[in-house]
Amino acid sequence: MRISDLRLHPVAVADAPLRSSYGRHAPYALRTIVELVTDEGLIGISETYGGDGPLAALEAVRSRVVGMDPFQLTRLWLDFSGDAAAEERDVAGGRSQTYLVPGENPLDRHTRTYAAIEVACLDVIGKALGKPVCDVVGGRARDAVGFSAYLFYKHAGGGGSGADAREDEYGECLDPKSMVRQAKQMIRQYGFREIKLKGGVLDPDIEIATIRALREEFGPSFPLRIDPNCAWSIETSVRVGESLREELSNGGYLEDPTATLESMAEVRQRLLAADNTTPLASNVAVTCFAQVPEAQRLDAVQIVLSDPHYWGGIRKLQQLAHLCEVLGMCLSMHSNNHLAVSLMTMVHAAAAAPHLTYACDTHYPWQTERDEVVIGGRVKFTEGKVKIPDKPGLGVDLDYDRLARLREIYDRLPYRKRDDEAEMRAHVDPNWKRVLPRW
Ligand code: GKR
Ligand code: MG
Repeated sequence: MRISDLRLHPVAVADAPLRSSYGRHAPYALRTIVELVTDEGLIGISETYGGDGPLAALEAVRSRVVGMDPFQLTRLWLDFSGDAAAEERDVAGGRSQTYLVPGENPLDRHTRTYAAIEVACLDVIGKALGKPVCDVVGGRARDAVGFSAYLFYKHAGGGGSGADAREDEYGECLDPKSMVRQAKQMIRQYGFREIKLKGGVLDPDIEIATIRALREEFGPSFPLRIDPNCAWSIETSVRVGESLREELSNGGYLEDPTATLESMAEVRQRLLAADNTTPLASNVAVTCFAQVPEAQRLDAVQIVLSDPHYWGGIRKLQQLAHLCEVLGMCLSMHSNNHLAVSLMTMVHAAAAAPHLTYACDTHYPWQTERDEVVIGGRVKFTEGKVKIPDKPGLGVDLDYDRLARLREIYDRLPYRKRDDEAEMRAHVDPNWKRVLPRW
């Protein structure tokens, strides 16, 4: 079997004005849907980051992908990692990822491009063999994958703009009380059993109060995690870690409280010195394999946030899971805004990675039926979990009418890159800049 065509579909997906230390989400998030057509008539799909950069990176490999045998993924990896060597020499110090939204790190560009092709190839292979993707890569550790309720402080608005604006399902949420309301609503709808709060937005004392309010509402059987995306100094990270010692224990964690591996290590040492064993998780200080041993040596990160989109696809995620197991580290999963094709990629990856024991992150509740691209619309969650479908491949197929609608919106948009700082300046504070640490 050979790949005879690579089709790239840039799309724009309505997104609510969610806040993080990066700034504010724009009315539309950008994604790219990838199709690999084979000479046997099978089509494999994947979903990846959106906008000009990821699209250009995929265009650049077109001639290497068209003509390849979709089963020959090792050869493709070798081919793409040749590009990485050249890129790594260009990035001073190799630590610039601390200041980037995951998915934009130049060090990881080849792994993101490879992942988009790998997942579409696995979808083809699954369809050719009549097997779900997780069974193609060695079989599953679980039949359903659990996700966490991913809560965000947000302004009023449900995403989209003008006549295309979406209903504001969750309302404005800028204090502990409205966050509890958001959590109850999301948990009622999806059945999640773990909670993640995106922090780094309000004064840390308000975020501490938010976590406490969530604990009070849901009790200790709902593990809690908070992720300020590096907005805090070492001092503040230790203070918050100490204040939330009880709330973040029992399966919870403190995610990227501060920037750089060295600072994370210091936070860890100071917490341990106070007999506080709250684990630190990261999707900012550790975004590629080369950084994992250092993170472990420094004891800076105890939970690595995997994500098939930037760690190099589903098979690399399995390797990451094994590496973490060997190094005595734990594994969870990171997300960015995404649609059903990405969701199913995350589900198959998590199912095939036995060491991944935490509920995965997902932005899926922030997108709506109107913005879905697969036949049948939104993927269903039962008790916070997504079941592996019985269908071959990823188990979802593109709805070309839906895809065309999201493409039209993309074509009308004035931007081609996520810029949360610009959104903050346009809507909240004309002088806003991302400052690390802010507190
Ligand atoms: O969507 O604003 C957001 C998140 O902050 C996202 O950009 C992060 O990549 O979810 C992510 C995280 O866990 O850091
Ligand atoms: Mg994070």
